[in-house]
Amino acid sequence: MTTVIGWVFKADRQIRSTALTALYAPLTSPAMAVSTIIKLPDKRLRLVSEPVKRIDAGIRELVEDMFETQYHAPGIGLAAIQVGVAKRVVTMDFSKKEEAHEPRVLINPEITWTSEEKATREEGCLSIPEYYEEVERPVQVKVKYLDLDGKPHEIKADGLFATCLQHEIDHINGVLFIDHISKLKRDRGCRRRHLSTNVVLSELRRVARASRCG
Ligand code: K1U
Ligand code: ZN
Repeated sequence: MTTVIGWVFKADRQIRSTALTALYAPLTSPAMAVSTIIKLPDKRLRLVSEPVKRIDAGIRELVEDMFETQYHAPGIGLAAIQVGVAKRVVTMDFSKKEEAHEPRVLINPEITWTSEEKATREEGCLSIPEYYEEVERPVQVKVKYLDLDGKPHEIKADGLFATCLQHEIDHINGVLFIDHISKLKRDRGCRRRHLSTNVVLSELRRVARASRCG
């Protein structure tokens, strides 16, 4: 184990040893870890994650590590599969200031309703670095989920919150935002010569081949 100013490196994970703010404290422990985010073409991103049967210490530790990973990235959301854990767990935080975190945890989230109205918004993905594209999705959604105490909730969301919920719930179903992009937009992305474009195009070709083969 090697210590590097403020961080302790253990295997492939960085364990933050600093104290955290009071708002963030309920979800923290001294051994929270920044995990490696898996990236395309890693096939684990195509797994359908398993429902959480019991919210135990393992799930709480996973959630803490996911927040640490998401804040470090940084990102506004994360699905457990992005840190290689195929469980239906999602974290989100839209706060802009580090001292005012607003962590949200969704266990076994399910979309129960989507609006007919759709809108286009630019999306990115921590598992597809440097690739951003506009995606059309329902403007509003209703989502039911369990919180970390196992209490059921149903929320109605719109705007960026609704987009992020759909993006993260797609992740736990093995779906990526690039799957929603039209061929026209993919070709436009190609002309822009994004660094990730070749990875994205070969992934989409691979998925198309797999669906043709049944
Ligand atoms: O699931 C992920 O890959 C995280 C992703 C979530 C997301 C972004 C945009 C639209 C829908 C879903 C991200 O967080 S990408 C990074 C990002 O959007 C961001 C990073 C820093 C500040 C603000 C936004
Ligand atoms: Zn993503």
